[in-house]
Order: sequence, then C-alpha cells, then structure tokens
Amino acid sequence: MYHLVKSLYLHATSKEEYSILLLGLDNAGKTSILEQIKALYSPSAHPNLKTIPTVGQNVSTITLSDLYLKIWDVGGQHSLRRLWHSYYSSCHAIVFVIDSTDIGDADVERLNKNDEDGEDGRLSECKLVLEDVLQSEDTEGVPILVLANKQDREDCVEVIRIKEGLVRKVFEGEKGGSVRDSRVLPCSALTGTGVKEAVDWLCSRVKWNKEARPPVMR
Ligand SMILES: Nc1nc2c(ncn2[C@@H]2O[C@H](COP(=O)(O)OP(=O)(O)OP(=O)(O)O)[C@@H](O)[C@H]2O)c(=O)[nH]1
Ligand SMILES: [Mg+2]
Repeated sequence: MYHLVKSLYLHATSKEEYSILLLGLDNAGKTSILEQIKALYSPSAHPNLKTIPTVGQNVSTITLSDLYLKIWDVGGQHSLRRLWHSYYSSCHAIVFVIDSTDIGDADVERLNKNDEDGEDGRLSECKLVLEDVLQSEDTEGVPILVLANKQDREDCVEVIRIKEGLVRKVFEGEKGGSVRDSRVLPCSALTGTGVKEAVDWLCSRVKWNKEARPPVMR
C-alpha cells in the first residue's frame, strides 16, 4: 500500500525533464544566453554578463509550469569541441549560437577563398562546425534552433541573411544530414531580446518530439 501511494504521489508531482545543448563557436554568446535564460525564469536573479571563456561546461535547470529544461552550455573553443559528441545522444534539442557580427555577409556560396582581410570573419569555421553537428548519427532527428546572436550590434548581419545565406544552404547541402525540425531566430544575449521566444520554441519542439526522444521524469 505504501509503495502504491508513493508511486501515485511521485507520478502526480513529477515533471518531464528535457536536456538542451548549447553549441557554437567560442565567443558566440552561449554562456551569456544561459545567463539570460536563468534570469528570465528566476526573477530575483540578475544575469551575469561578465562571462569568461567556458572551459568544460555550465549546467542549469529551469523550472517551467509543465516541465524542466536542463540546459548544458559547453565550451566552444576549438580544443573543446571534440567533447560535444558525448552530449549528443542524451539531448532533446540543440541550440546552435552564431555571432552575427563575425560571419562576413553570411553567404557561404560567396565564401572568399583568399579571406586575407578577414572579410568573411569566421563564416567558414561556423559552417564546418554546424555541418559536423548535423552529420553526427547521434543528433539525427533532434530539433535544432539556430540563434543569430548579438543582434543589438550595429555591425550585425540580419537574421534573414543568416537564414538564407548560411543555415538553409548548410541544411540543404550534402553535409546537412537528415531533414529535421529547425528554426532560425534573432536574439541578443546582451539585452535579452529573443530569449523568451527561443525557450518557447524549444519547449514546443521537445514535447512534439518526445516519442523519438523521451524525457526523463523528475
Ligand atoms: N553586444 C553583444 N555582446 C555579446 C552578446 N552575447 C555575448 N556577447 C559578448 O560576447 C563575448 C562572449 O560571450 P560568451 O557568452 O562568453 O561566449 P561563449 O559562446 O560562451 O564562449 P565560449 O565559452 O568560449 O564558448 C562576451 O564578451 C559577451 O559579453 C550579445 O548578444 N551582444
Ligand atoms: Mg561560454
């Protein structure tokens, strides 16, 4: 009887937990975005925007009315990217963060082979890293949100160009992996603009995909 009551109680009080993986080149703004998400869902907290490069990972769990989001922010420096693979099989969605001020004109077809003046910024690196994420067997079918971050800056490339020139071409290219649920949204981790929309999209898509990637009950 005790066990029955206990399991009924646990069932009634537990919630689904989904893991979200924040990826992207170093300096893209992942940790700043995590800070903004934390502040959004715990109003007494202020985002700590004085970030330092992440060596290893930061993890935070956000409590929403009907679920938990466990957000994994992993370092984006070149030497740390080989660790990303170990997170793929247990995540329910991926957020790929792009620094909208460091990708030239965001058109991968016009990638300048002699980018001596640095006109393309890190566009080529960003494309290769995104392709690598999409090509992994363990990310197959996982919803992907691409965040065009740093939209508060005057020198940013607007989201539509990032969507058409970079993201669509990567997703539809030969290294784009399988067709999957995806979205491109603008945001600023400095001001917090777009962060709520990002979380809303993630919540709806992980629930939609829960048969393929079931949540953990907490
Ligand atoms: N103007 C502006 N600056 C930003 C924004 N997001 C991040 N930054 C700045 O960009 C720099 C890098 O931000 P982080 O959040 O540490 O970047 P990261 O992706 O976590 O970097 P790694 O941990 O090295 O992978 C910091 O100086 C941030 O203040 C943004 O939306 N707008
Ligand atoms: Mg970081």
